[in-house]
Amino acid sequence: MKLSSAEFIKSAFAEAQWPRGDVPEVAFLGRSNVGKSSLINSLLGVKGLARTSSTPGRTQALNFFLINERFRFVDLPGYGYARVPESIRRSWGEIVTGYLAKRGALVLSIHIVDSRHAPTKLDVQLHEWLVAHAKSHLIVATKADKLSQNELRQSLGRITQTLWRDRPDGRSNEIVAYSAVTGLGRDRVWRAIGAALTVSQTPF
Ligand SMILES: Nc1nc2c(ncn2[C@@H]2O[C@H](COP(=O)(O)OP(=O)(O)OP(=O)(O)O)[C@@H](O)[C@H]2O)c(=O)[nH]1
Ligand SMILES: [Mg+2]
Repeated sequence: MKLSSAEFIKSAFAEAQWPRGDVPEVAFLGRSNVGKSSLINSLLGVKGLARTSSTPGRTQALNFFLINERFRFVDLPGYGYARVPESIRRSWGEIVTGYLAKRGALVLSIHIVDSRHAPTKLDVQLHEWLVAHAKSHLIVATKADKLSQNELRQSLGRITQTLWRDRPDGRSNEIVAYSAVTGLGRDRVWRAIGAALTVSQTPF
């Protein structure tokens, strides 16, 4: 896909602030500090458009970006940061699943996991939620630059086993290894986004 423009639209703290209009959206989900904002910046080739942080767990806002004046990226709050009070953690779950469940314009959810670790309990919960609600989604295992080829292969196998523990039928090719540092996986993620946008435009 040819990228002609990318701009930050707004941070929304409540549903009433979600942007209006029939514009398809791609959501970026994952635990706090996993690399959601870095993935967005690296896909767009713009440093600092989505804010990255070394202090995880701060934002509860949904951040909307308009791409090519045609579709949106939505950077969702990260989950699972241990030092956050239970009440806030609960409201995060509601914010995220509220958005996923209600947003008619959502065409693809990109679930980002850490390529170095087995998915957490919350990762598994989110994955099961996406599957149960028949949401079109893509798993991206990021920070792949921190592993050797061999370690990466093993780790992707572990991630597959954990996420698809009920269906050990070799679906590892559905996980995209990614690095915001080297650009590994960038083309595959763009292809998935392009396909989701195309499907969304099919007339009924
Ligand atoms: N080596 C390496 N570091 C990465 C990669 N992606 C993200 N990081 C680093 O991981 C840290 C967290 O990245 P963010 O993009 O801010 O993560 P996030 O998921 O948006 O975090 P929150 O918004 O706080 O939930 C930063 O220090 C990034 O530089 C990657 O592919 N490789
Ligand atoms: Mg972020």
